[in-house]
Amino acid sequence: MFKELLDTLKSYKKITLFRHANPDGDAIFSCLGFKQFINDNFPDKEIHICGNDTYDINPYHEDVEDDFIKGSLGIVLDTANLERIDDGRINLCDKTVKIDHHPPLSNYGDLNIVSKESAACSELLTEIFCSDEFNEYEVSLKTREYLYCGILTDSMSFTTSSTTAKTLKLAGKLVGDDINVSLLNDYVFKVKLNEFEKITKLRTYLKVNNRFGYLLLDENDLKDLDMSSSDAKNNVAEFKNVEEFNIWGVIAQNEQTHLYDVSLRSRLGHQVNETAIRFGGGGHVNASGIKNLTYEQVKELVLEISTNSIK
Ligand SMILES: [Mn+2]
Repeated sequence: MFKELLDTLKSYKKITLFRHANPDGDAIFSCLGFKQFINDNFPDKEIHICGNDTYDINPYHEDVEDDFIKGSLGIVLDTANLERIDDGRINLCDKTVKIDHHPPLSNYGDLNIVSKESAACSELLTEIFCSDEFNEYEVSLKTREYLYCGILTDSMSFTTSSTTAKTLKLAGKLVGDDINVSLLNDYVFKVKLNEFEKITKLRTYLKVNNRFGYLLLDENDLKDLDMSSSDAKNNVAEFKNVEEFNIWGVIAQNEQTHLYDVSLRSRLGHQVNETAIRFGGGGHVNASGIKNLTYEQVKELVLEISTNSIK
């Protein structure tokens, strides 16, 4: 099943990795894990990671020249559609491989390896690197640590509805007998005190409508909180343990577009992706996003989600 990927990897000297804009841990650690795997096993190949947006926990960044990307094999991780890639130079690549776990908005790769059942792109990479096709290669401690961190981020420490027995089995292979899961969990999820205080304040903006708990933040609110709209959305998990909520979300006015971006989550048995798609967004059944809504559309969305939250 993964032989075509292996043959493709073997046939290129240069590999360029891409991931989505505003990257999360899964996007970043998938890239770092992939790069490490190639460096460990194919020392004659050169591999670089593209992307301008940084990620707090691991602000890894490379300046990659156009000349390098030209004629290289482009591998795009954790990204459902071309427009979301954090570097337009994907079109300089000779060939493109998409490896992702989002419901596919488009199969833009020359080769597409998409598994909606995987809790994280890092889980899918683990499956690939541990497959029979790849069994002659080493999955080093460093690679395993990166991929484990990627899975931790997207599965929220193995608690999301996307977490399966397979997720745990593959994570177990990564852990082996030399990874301390507690240390890696701290590395991914610990927050600074000033961040904690911001989140405490953020929680006070909570609104509740039926079984929908949400934040609706305009630019002034965000200034008051000293947060960007994407920072605010990244804290959507703050509400996941509230028993009364079937659906929860963060709606925040983007400082560049002045329109509203939305991050939605739901409990098992309550879908958010169909509504998200209707409003021009997308994502998973229990985790979706929407961009560029007017305030009128936001009101409509809140009404629809509130109704869905008691269905
Ligand atoms: Mn992901």
